[in-house]
Amino acid sequence: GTAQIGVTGLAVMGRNLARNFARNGFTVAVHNRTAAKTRALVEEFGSEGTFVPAESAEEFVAALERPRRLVIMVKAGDPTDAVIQEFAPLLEEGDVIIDGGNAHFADTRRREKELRERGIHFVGTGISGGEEGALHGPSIMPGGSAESYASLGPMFEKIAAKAPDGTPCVTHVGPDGAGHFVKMVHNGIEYADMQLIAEAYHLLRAVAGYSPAQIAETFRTWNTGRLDSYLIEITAEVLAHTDAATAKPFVDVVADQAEQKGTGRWTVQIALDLGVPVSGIAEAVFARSLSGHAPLREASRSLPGPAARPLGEDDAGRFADQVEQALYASKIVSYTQGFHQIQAGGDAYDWGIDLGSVAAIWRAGCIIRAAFLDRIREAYDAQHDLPSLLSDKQFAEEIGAAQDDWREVISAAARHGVPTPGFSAALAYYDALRAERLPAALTQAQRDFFGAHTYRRTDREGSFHTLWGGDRSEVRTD
Ligand code: NBP
Repeated sequence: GTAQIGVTGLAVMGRNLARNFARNGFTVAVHNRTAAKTRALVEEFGSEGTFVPAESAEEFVAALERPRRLVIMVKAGDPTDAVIQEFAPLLEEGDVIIDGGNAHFADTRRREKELRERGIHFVGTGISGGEEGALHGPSIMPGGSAESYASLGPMFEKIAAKAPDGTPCVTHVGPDGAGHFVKMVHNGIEYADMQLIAEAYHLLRAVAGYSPAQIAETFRTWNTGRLDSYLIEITAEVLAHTDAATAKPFVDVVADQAEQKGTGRWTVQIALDLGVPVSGIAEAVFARSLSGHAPLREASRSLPGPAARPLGEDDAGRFADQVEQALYASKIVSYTQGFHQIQAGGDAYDWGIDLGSVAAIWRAGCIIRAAFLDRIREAYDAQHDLPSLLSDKQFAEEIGAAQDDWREVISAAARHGVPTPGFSAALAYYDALRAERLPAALTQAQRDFFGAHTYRRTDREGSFHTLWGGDRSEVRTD
């Protein structure tokens, strides 16, 4: 075979990824279960580079130079297993299967192990940036063996997005499921970012009394500062858009029920298993599900709310500035929590993930791309074992400078009856981490009372139980 890479699964993502490889000078074998898609790709885009269309699995495998590198871009879950089962018997030792779909990292770990036993490298790879990213340069998060990365890295570097400093947005994240794990947390952070932006919008509308067009203008201004990011940019575009049919602001004609495909939920499920508090991501997932409970919302519509009226024009501008502070502070917390989860996953599975390089490859190509990520990279580069982003001096200073406004915004939200689960969860996390003493002491005492679960003391080593049902004397239990 002559093709340096093959792509099977030619829906939007696979097709654009194949074109990206071809446009960068690689010979690309292309294959799809339904052969019409393969033919359509070559007919429409054949002039962009060298494609080798294959109708059958055998033909596809034969088209690849050895060791073979084939990318699977099909629907995550059972279809991915079906495609692996179809191709694995046709491959030889040293060949590399890359799964670029949104697989659950536990599936990736299972697949990697099975294929490793057959001498085949399996590279579960997170790919972010949607269809545009796949075509023009995604952020690529490959897992798998170091050996497979040695052969794939240079190809990925060519097709990946480039950060503002020119660095390709790809790195070998770590063994087996590390890449898909990091992609999962990326999506969780994306949920949190979107929720925080939604809350800022809601506050500007309901408390400041701004119109969608004014809010678009506000976001545009924010986008020139420290909040500079893809999501803020597209938010301004969406808010400035007018619906053609009704001449109303577009945001007012969209049904207010947010859907989800599941990667945010996975992030929270895994965080619960790892015991990592990702409250901001969890609130974002819950906010989407709450929005979807139409009958429940309908039944609750007559519940009483506060009488507060929107601010006057004089106060609105100052409030908008405070919302910027609250959004920025909450965003720092979201990323702190997301990176904590990556650190915990990396420790639990022995992946040796370098947090600074994760931040670095999210600087371009992906949905959460932002100037902010360069700051995170700097923080981890300055101190590799930074216990938390909040321990970085600069982030700590910034959040400290924002905290008064942050608190005022959340107070105003409560007074005006605007739900801000993301802002509030972030502030609660911040205050809990800061606290000298937490009421967890009381929780432990209660647990000892009803379940003899024991407690540790602040003044002595050991574990203890108080005889609550007896004379309330204390016994040592270890
Ligand atoms: P889809 O997720 O819609 O999958 C469609 C592709 O899967 C088609 O090529 C289809 O072949 C193939 N397929 C299915 Br379904 N079942 C199959 C089977 N049993 N055997 C062989 N092929 C099968 O495509 P997509 O939206 O391009 O996404 C591809 C992957 O990339 C997914 O895992 C997705 O989660 C991930 N992803 C998507 C985005 C995005 O923005 N869309 C971003 C990042 C990652 P057919 O043509 O014969 O039906």
